[in-house]
Amino acid sequence: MDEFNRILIVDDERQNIKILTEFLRDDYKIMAAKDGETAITALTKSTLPDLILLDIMMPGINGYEVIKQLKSNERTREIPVIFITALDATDDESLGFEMGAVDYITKPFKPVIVKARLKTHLQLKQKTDLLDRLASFDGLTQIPNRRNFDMVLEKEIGKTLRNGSLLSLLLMDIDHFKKFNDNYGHIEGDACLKKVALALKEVISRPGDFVARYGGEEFAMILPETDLKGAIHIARQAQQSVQRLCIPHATSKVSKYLSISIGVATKLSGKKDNPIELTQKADTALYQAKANGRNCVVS
Ligand code: GH3
Ligand code: MG
Ligand code: MG
Ligand code: MG
Repeated sequence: MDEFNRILIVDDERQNIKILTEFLRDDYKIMAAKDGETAITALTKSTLPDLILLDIMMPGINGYEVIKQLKSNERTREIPVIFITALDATDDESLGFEMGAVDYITKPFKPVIVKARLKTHLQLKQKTDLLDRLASFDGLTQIPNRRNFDMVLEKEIGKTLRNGSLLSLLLMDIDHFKKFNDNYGHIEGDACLKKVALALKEVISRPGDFVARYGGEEFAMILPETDLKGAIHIARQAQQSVQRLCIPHATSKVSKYLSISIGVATKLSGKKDNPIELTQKADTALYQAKANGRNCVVS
């Protein structure tokens, strides 16, 4: 367990904060808030807590209101909340869990038990985070994986259907990568995939832009609200960015350095292309880029 995990204690009784802080401060970094408003304000700061111990009865915004606000905000939704309260009725406890708390401790509390439960929930959260990461990111390049790409493309296409906006998709494939592996070995090949992923990541700058490892030596880029002209511009930048890595590829027939071919497809507003159709269009363009001699962009 990371000894620097941050715990936010929210309680209107100074004494409770004091006791809990004394018990936890050797193992955790403690943040404290004396009421709901202060807690909400603390949660707008850049450093978020890893877990929140939340009192229910407080002047102003009560604990139920605080958790409601936390759960409705994407930034704070996943922070585990443990209620710690004098309300010991079954209905209150049940409501606490319904609202998304991971645990419910009644006062008077036993600090040792609070500490033990807190540790359990932090460990669980760490494992969940790890699972989320493994399920959505590629282990080699550390960029989003195919599963993540499929979900984002579906979501972005949904947006274009709702608000009539544009969307472009780039499919990119390393040229003669089999020859690269044959010549330099798989370890070098893997290192090369990492560098290409990084180079592609550096090309995108807008908040909604998204790059993923689509398959073995294939990458994909989703560019929301980008027309064909804009997408071709980004594709050229991606192509140049990979060339500028200057990774020698002596057996490539295209260039003395590693290169990529790119297929571009744009979903026009009003058109009902689904993810599969759009991907097929980009794939056809990519196939054409390969046929045209590689190290190029085709739309
Ligand atoms: P083209 O220019 O037509 O795309 O030729 P290519 O050789 O790149 O295409 P092909 O599909 O024949 O080969 C892809 C190669 O990518 C073969 C495979 O060994 C390699 N590859 C796929 N995933 C990985 C990986 O994770 N690591 C390494 N080192 N190589 C990989
Ligand atoms: Mg209270
Ligand atoms: Mg390929
Ligand atoms: Mg290839």
